[in-house]
Amino acid sequence: MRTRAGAASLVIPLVPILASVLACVPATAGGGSYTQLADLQVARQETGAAMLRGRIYVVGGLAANGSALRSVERYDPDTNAWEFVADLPAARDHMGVAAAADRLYVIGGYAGNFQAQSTVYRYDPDANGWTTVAPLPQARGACWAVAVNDKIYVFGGVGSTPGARRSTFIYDPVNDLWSSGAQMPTAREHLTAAAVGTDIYVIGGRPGDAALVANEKYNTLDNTWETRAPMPTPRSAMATGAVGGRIYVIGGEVPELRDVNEAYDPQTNTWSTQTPIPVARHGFAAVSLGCGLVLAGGGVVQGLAPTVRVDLFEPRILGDLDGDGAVGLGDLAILLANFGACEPEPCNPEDGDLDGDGSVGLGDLATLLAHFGDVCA
Ligand SMILES: [Ca+2]
Ligand SMILES: [Ca+2]
Repeated sequence: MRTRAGAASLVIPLVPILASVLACVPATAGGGSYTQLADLQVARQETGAAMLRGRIYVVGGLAANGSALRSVERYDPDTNAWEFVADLPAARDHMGVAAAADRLYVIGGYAGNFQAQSTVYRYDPDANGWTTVAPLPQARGACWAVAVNDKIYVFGGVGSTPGARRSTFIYDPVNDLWSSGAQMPTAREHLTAAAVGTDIYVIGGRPGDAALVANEKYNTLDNTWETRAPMPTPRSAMATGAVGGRIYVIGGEVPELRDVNEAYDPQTNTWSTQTPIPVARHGFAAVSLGCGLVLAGGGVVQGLAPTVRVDLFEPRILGDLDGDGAVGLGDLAILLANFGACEPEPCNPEDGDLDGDGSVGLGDLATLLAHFGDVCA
């Protein structure tokens, strides 16, 4: 780890060299980019997805006719192709999906009837088959599941009676055992969550008709909750995932369909605006893949309108000003060219204003140098 003082002294001799580099710095677009991937074979929304053994599984969901799906599709990033694997034992939508201890789990959800279920199905990729394991302590639909250190955490959702819940259920796959964790501060369903390290950030959702900006951190080590900076745009049924220590919250609905993409940085407890998703949607899932997030399916209008569309969102790495996927000399050149001033003013993140205070200064330089050489970090 370089110090600020050491970094600054290292940079000063480079300035004349970098000045000549500036002429060929490429134009940059802010906030990350999207690439469309191969379509799903079945249009689905209110689905769930997770990564297992380097493949992405997209599970169940609602079909265009409003019925729940049993089919499960698996994506191979090397071939950009989807294939069907064994069907779920029963059709499910609005469920939690997570992978832990080398197995995929499909938790609760609805069965096409908006009745919350307590079933938990486990997928074994060697056998290409599903088994039923210990049920949730209570039925849940429109909940969200996240795995950390081979345990699965299931937050909120709707139960067998009306009303959003504050529950945290914890699954131990090795012992096939459920337990309850500390309750969320805010009851909600159609919520999303993602983990950074051993902390899970539970974001958005709705307790009824109005979407929330709630951002609450669950510490899996000490079973405590902490309220964090609220999301700028209230939303529910978003796709949420983490890349490089930041959480990206994409799309969603209520009171309107959203294309917004907002990133949360747990280290600074701040939000930033990212490039909107090309096709606004809700009820879809984000799965981390390398330096990006795979965004599969979803409803393209509020209510029922599932799509086969799949996008890869590749966020800009902190300090990667020129967007080439790494933090290097070209980025340092941009920052130094804007040091102390930008044209036009004020400076933006792509100019090197990494802390968002409107100018490019020593703090930004220190941040860039601290991330020098990073890929996806
Ligand atoms: Ca770069
Ligand atoms: Ca700054």
